[in-house]
Amino acid sequence: RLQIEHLVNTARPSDEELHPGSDVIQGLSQQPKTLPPRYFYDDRGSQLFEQICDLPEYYLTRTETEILQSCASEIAEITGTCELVELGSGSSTKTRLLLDAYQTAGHSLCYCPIDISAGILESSAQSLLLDYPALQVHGLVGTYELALQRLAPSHLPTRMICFIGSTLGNLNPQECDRFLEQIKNALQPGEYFLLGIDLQKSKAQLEAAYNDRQGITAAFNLNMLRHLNHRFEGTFDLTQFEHLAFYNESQHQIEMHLRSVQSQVAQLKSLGLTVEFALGESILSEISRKFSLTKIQQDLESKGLKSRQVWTDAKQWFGLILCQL
Ligand code: AVI
Repeated sequence: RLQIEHLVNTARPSDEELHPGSDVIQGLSQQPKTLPPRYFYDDRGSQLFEQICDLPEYYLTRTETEILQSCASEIAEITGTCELVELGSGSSTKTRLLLDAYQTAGHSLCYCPIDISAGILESSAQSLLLDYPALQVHGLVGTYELALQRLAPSHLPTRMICFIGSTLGNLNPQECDRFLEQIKNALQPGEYFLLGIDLQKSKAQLEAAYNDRQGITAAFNLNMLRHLNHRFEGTFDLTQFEHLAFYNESQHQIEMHLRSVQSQVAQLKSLGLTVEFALGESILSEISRKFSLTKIQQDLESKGLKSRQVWTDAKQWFGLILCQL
């Protein structure tokens, strides 16, 4: 009942596959300096992210779970029997709510988790198989882009691609546009896309969520430098950088930075890179965009993804949109 495929792009390897770390060199060589958020997620970073999801200030996971709890059966009713494809499946915790709804409605269960980390994909698939005796799992290890190109035709009547957790917010507008185009290309007419997004709200609420009192988000941010040290023989001194997160109201996005607390030089030896930092200079490590439901629905519609149903919580802090191509 379990099949896991490791995807490799042999036909057209990306720049990153040909030259690992080229994205780090590029980001740290530009002004202002940036780093790709994917370097958050080594084993420790993934654990810290799981802890973030349980923080009292980080309302996102709780709120989305609450919405899913109340709308999962409606989703199953709208789509009928369908293959669930999940991008960035991670621990697949929220997916269980959907699987429960399909199971209760008597539908066949077929789940295709997609994740860049083989370890987490395999362990969560194993635990799902124990809890859902009729479940078939076909996992894909690789990037979203490659996985979306390689989705095998579903043997069930329809398919729903799920992208929950507001991970769309970590893409800039151009990346977001490209991503939605890839979603459209991966779906057949009539198939579904379920999107979870964090909505615009007060600066105070947002900033609290990314500056938690226990300092877990700060540890998550700083862990990126630890990860780079490990991966590229780096010399970043973690005590000489601090976590900074604020809401940029005009761009409707949280910006996370790693700010240098002194003027210093760091090296990534295996990349042959030396980086100079002025006192107070920062690296942009992540953006987390906050959406307006109407605007994102227009963006989806422009790709032919029509909203079938929208759910939010009582405070309208988080939204779940079910679209159909
Ligand atoms: C994964 N992503 C949706 C999280 C977010 O809220 O943008 C990542 C995160 N960064 C800091 N806290 C959580």
